[in-house]
Amino acid sequence: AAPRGIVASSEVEQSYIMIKPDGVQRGLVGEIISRFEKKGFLLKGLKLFRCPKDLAQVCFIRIYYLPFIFSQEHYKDLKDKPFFPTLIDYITSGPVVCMVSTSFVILSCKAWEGAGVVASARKLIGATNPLQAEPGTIRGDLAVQTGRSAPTFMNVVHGSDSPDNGKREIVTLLFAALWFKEGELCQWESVQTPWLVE
Ligand code: IDP
Ligand code: MG
Repeated sequence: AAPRGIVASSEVEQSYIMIKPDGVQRGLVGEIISRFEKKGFLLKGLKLFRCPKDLAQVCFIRIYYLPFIFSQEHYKDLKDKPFFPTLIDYITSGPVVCMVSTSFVILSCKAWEGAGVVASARKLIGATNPLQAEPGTIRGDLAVQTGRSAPTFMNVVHGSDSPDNGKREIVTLLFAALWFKEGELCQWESVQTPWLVE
């Protein structure tokens, strides 16, 4: 039998959430984690981590030797943007806090967990540009950087933009782990669940 409080979860929707270096430096770690906790998300992974350059962007050696993991860099989709170099400097400039969150576990439907957590986390996080992020969202309340002095928005937190990207960012394929390695995630079931979902 599974240990108490542990549920299996292979296909559960998960969001990769990361407190960026400005969030850590500004002492916002507790505040940001707290917002997801209060919403009722389940924390499945958590660590303080220094992002190496080749995780953020494509590095020559990886392209040359391991083309099949070419697509694994975190910000690969943004590599042609003018702000890309400063984005890489920003994200590698100090420690980040890496998190994996899911939403509810609906017990009567057999561990049907995570539905909508990616979109829901994006709503809590708010718009990419902190000036456009609504008050009440994390970026709207806690970030101000407009890009005038530094061309990359410093917006304190990252959240996956789709369930597939959530998988890509979190995972665990051989040689292709992005932010977490196998064994670093903790599957468990919160006692709050019956009070969050019917
Ligand atoms: P997201 O973080 O809201 O998902 P993405 O488009 O994935 O936004 O961009 C990743 C990060 O790159 C942003 O969080 C922000 O730090 C930076 N960024 C995105 N678009 C811009 C821009 O137009 N100007 C400056 N920085 C940007
Ligand atoms: Mg994004």
